Amino acid sequence: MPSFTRRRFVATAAAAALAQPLRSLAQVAAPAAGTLTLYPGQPGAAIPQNFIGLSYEIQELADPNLFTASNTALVAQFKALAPHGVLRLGGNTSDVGWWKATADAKQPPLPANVVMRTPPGQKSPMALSYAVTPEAVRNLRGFLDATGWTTLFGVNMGTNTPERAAAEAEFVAKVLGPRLEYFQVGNEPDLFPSRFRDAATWNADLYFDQWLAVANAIRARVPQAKFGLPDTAGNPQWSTVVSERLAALAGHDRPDVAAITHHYYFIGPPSNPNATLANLLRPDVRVTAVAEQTRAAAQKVATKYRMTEGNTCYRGGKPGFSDVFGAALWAADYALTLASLGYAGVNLHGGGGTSVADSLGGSLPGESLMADPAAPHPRPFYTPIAYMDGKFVAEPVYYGLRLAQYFSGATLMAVDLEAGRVNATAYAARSMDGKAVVAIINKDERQALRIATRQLRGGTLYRLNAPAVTSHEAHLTGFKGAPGERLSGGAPLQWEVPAASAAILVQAE
Ligand code: BDP
Repeated sequence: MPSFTRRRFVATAAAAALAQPLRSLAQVAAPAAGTLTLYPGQPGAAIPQNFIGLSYEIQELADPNLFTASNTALVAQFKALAPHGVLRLGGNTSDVGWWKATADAKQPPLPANVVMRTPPGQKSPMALSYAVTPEAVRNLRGFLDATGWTTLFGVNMGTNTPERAAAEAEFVAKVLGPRLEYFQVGNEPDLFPSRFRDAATWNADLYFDQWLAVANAIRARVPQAKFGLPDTAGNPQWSTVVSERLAALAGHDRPDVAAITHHYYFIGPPSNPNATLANLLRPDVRVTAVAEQTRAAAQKVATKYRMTEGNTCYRGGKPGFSDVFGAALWAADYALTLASLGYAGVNLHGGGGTSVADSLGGSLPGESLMADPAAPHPRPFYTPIAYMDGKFVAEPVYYGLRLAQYFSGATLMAVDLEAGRVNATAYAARSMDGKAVVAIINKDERQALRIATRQLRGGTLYRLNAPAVTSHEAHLTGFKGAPGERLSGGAPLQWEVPAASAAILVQAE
């Protein structure tokens, strides 16, 4: 890892803005001056071309007609988000699925190490089990070929045996070929005591023992298999334990680990009174703290680290919070924050309402917070791509990720933004074709920013905006619609970033 300090790669203007109250649009103030300084001589991390990703419940494979090349509407949404993204298939449902290798195969009995529990108010995990078939895996290959994406494939660890896991993995590796990045064995094992393991004995070491048994069974059949782990709900201590255990395995005894992985939800559940847009748009110190421990774990075994499942609000998201424009600004800022912290990628969770409800024991609790639960709404609320009225619809969060996609393949550049008390962040990078790319995310709901920089002479400006942070819409110029604005001349070059909006400047030739 380079020796530069991280904060130069995300310039946060607003240490003092944290406690400012929200004001109405009528009180939006005149633009504040923001001075942007780029440090082209201080390059940072290279952001992988497959940085942007989505996460779906792997239970979606129970319907082989979702991830299939002939689902052209969904293929188009994936391609428009990123030409080379990563589809992560996992979630709580990955630990109750079973591999149905042949049409007449029967669901196997539970293995001996399972201590089955049903969280209060939920359906039993086994009532929600489902089969993954060869047809679904073949169709998935077609979908990945059609989109240009690859996948992280979730293998059941909660209610599975190493032998059955290996039989499935062998088929998956053969069919997906180069479209398979790595296997994720077990979803959020740190939470297993609530459903599959005895809380009195379960810990990171016992998890690793059981994980290794599965990984080794897979390697016996798929010698080139790669893995991402521990895919925890967020407890970074597990990554530390896992990296120490891996480091103690010599040579061929150590499975090929492609990434240390974890999840991140800003808040939850939907009933949490702190799940407000004002809180969502403030910096979250937990992101940096978890990143530091995760990076240290990854470095110990010379691998990457990825945030493989996350979003605004766990347990399916919250109406008026997860499905509005404020969540788009959050998604853009969060994805670029992870890039600035050296992550290999980000996968925001979503998909279909049935599979996410099943991942939560049968319902989406956010629906009980709606004045009219029958009104059309994205299910789950946080999904980047919703299925509504027979169409796959890009939600606000999708547009936030799409803005961050401008940085995929680019190399970060140190940056400073002086903007007083305005709650804004700035990121800069050099794209593969040598152009500077700058993102300003103005998360301040009342203060517009007038950015000035002496280091750029001109460029194209793309804007992410909506009528209000509470709007159920998002607009991104340069994307399927209005072209970007040409900026030129000025020394300094100046552009305005209105309150609660974001802008990307791509340097001219
Ligand atoms: C995560 C689970 C996922 C859920 C999500 C949620 O991995 O299956 O859908 O939380 O609570 O913990 O929304």
